[in-house]
Amino acid sequence: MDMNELLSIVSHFHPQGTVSDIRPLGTGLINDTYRVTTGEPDAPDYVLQRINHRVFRDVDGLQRNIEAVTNHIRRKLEARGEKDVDRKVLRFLSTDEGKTYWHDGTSYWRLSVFIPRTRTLDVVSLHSAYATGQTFGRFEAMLVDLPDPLVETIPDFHNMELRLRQLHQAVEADAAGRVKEVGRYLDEIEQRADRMCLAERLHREGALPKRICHCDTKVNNILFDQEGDALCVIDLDTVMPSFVFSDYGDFLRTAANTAAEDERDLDRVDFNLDIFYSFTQGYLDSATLFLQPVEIENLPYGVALFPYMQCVRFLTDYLNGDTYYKTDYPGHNLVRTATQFRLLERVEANQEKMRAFIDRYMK
Ligand code: GN1
Ligand code: MG
Repeated sequence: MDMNELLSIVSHFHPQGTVSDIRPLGTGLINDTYRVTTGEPDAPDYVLQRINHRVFRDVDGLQRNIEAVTNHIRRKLEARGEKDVDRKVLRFLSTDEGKTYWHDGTSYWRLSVFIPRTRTLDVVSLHSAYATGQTFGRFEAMLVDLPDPLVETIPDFHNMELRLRQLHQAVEADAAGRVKEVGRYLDEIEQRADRMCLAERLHREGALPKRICHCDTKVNNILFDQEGDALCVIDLDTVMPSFVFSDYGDFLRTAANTAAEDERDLDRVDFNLDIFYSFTQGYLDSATLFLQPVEIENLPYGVALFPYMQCVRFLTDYLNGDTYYKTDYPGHNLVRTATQFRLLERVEANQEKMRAFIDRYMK
């Protein structure tokens, strides 16, 4: 996209100051993100995003979710007399139509205020793991009484039964002719399929609630301050009703993995229990107030569910010929599949330790 087109998009949101630069930001696999720099010292910088509307089909509903969530959190922080509220919750700008997105005829765009002096991490310390657990627990706690109903921005996003059906369809279609390479993963996935669909079964029986969750709690979806404290939850596209395992499990999938989510050397992939302990303590410190026993009891299952689900999703995309996730090289999705599967095995080996830790905490 050339600079003039980007400038014209930004102008619909009437930002303060004069835009001096727009350049790509971050490593998200779905949307395109840019940092918009302004010249004046008193004008903020901004974050411009092109919303991937092949993935998020209801952009209007998506942005209404985000507005409801950020306004609700902002009101709560203000009512509590928190300092620096603008560093703790995102603020989106509106167009003359009163929408927080702009449709340029082809793509959908949005603009939010950039929060300065922050960073994202790909690796967390024990300290930041505790703070992050507490932050996501609080995020869920603040949204327990959200009055507005939210849409599912991706219907059945974390529904394990659906993800398995999508895998089965991909195998059936074999669009890229790759099924013959992946038999081992397909077997391992099938062996665990019943067990991994536990949440959906409990929900159907009325035994497990859905709550408003973030649903993409990768480490790099949190802004940290210079001291390493978790400041602000970002990347709110997937905030929607889900099981608490979504937030709890997906964070540990990335943060407690001792390697990157696409590490090629599987010997480097392990599950860091110390990160698990710190994060869990932070999460339970802020979430036990609203969590039900069935949710707490099944947290270790939630830790296994996410590497499993991500393994299924990466493998599905590999079989479909890489149509969903951005990839950097041929076979990238298969590497990601292998990494997630190794992580799953390491999580499985640590289930009893996790259970014992949570039991001790609850006493
Ligand atoms: C995607 O956009 P990004 O990179 O934060 C994906 C998540 C996956 C993740 C895997 C909408 O998140 O569900 O866990 O990649 N988001 C969507 O890294 O599918
Ligand atoms: Mg992201």
